[in-house]
Amino acid sequence: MFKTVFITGATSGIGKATAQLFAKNKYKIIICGRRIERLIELQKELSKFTEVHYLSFDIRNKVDVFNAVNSLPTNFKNIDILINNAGNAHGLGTIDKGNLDDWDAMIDGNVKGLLYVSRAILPQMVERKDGFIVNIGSIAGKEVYANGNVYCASKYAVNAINKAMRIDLNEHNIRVSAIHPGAVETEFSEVRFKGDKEKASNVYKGFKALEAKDIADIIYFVVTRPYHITIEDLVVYPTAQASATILKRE
Ligand code: NDP
Ligand code: 8X3
Repeated sequence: MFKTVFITGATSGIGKATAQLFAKNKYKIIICGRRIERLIELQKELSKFTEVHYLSFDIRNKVDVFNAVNSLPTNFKNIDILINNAGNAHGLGTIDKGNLDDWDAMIDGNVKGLLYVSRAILPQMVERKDGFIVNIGSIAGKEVYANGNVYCASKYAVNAINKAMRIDLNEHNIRVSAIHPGAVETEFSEVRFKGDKEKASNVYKGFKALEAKDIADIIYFVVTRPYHITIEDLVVYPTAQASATILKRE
């Protein structure tokens, strides 16, 4: 029987590439995001390979999260792998001038949203004594950089939640891994800079950034290790990047 993967943030970037890779490898896929037209398009694309179900909800809304998970049809109800990927940075600036709506978006999405989705899905994994959770953190959860303040705080929280899951779920045979990417060229910077495409593309100028599919390959590698192996924590940089602030550009 093919395993079922639940991927948050599948309308773009890392989540979309991950859905494409798992679908090609015949996993059943549940793709999530707010942009329904993109979900429909991706469902159409991936249905050539496997069974695909989409759920459109905002991870910041706990009622919507639980309603979405509870609405799954019988053949998608048993989730084997949860990929907690949805998230974004909103703004980049000093903490004294921070925009409170941006702070809410990051804490509510990157932290509380990840918790809500996990809380909605974990009980069935605990009951079956089987499951795999992959949390997408960031190098921003390993190192605080200037102007990154609240985004970094949200990803430090993901790092802590990942460790907490490893501890609390250990007795239930549930595997938990975190992947912490450096610069990946996706829509991430466009969201951070509120649609300013020029500012966003400058982030990736002069070096070879990671591509979404590079992280998808790593997620796939992590979840396909034999049962006795768990890669708890993986930091992945583009070769040109040595830390959040050290980047060799041509
Ligand atoms: P994208 O902006 O390309 O994708 C973000 C995804 O998250 C979209 O599918 C978006 O879907 C979804 N999402 C965001 N907010 C919400 C929300 N409130 N409710 C539901 N879905 C939401 O960025 P990436 O692919 O790069 O980002 C994926 C993850 O990787 C994030 O957690 C990010 O922090 C992390 N990351 C990214 C790095 C990078 O350099 N790109 C580096 C390190 C980590 P929709 O808008 O349709 O709801
Ligand atoms: C995204 C990478 O360096 O912009 O999490 O925080 S960074």
